[in-house]
Amino acid sequence: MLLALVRSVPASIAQCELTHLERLPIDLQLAARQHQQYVDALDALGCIVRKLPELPHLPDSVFVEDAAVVLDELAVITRPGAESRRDEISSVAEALGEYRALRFIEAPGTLDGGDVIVVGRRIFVGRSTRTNDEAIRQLGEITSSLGYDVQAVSFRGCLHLRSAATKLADDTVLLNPQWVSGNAFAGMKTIEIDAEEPSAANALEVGGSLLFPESYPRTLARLRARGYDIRTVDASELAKAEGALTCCSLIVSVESR
Ligand code: CIR
Repeated sequence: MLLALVRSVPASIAQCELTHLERLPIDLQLAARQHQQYVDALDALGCIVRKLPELPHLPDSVFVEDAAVVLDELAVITRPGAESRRDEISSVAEALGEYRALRFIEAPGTLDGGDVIVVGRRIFVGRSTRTNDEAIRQLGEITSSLGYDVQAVSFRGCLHLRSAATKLADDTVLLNPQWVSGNAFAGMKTIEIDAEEPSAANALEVGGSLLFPESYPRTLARLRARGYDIRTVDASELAKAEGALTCCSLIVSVESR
């Protein structure tokens, strides 16, 4: 069974961190409606959705992906690269502690979950403005005895590695080749996004199906032509906060405890 941890859009979302985007007005009610559609889609894909406590004063708290890296054996609670986001982690740790043993990234390490792609026993970690080499080293130390291989990945043009690439299946990643080289994922098949849709590389894989933003029809058609089972949602309002689909949930397999 899959559990999806989510958190509501906070009233303070307009004060969110922004790195690559110009600040645009965010319609809080529209963002909340779109978030509810996202939750409904997760439910339709068979997830049990669990809502974390609301954190109205933490502007980026809807982006729960950044607070943890969930593996079958344990969960690593991150130390987010943006100081404004550090108070988001305690409630995520509390919830995940019911399902997994917890380990923690310690200072001076900083890590955002959005920089981490787990494929089988391989963990790809983007070096970014949020994730440093010390945290990548700590993640390796925590996971190597479990048989995981942590590989640092360089990328550019976007905030997190998962904006440049995401896992579609255990042997396949979707990527924007302008932002990350396919060589980083040696041994795996790669599918490139349509060049006119640079932000289209963030798909959320849930139980063999994909959740994908309706705003990238060209890449969507490309994925459908490859036979993927895809459900679309409109995530345009949270995209103004530099958040994509994977950012808004932590998917936890609860049989594997
Ligand atoms: C931030 O800058 O931290 C947020 N405004 C967006 C975080 C998006 N999370 C993600 O890509 N994993």
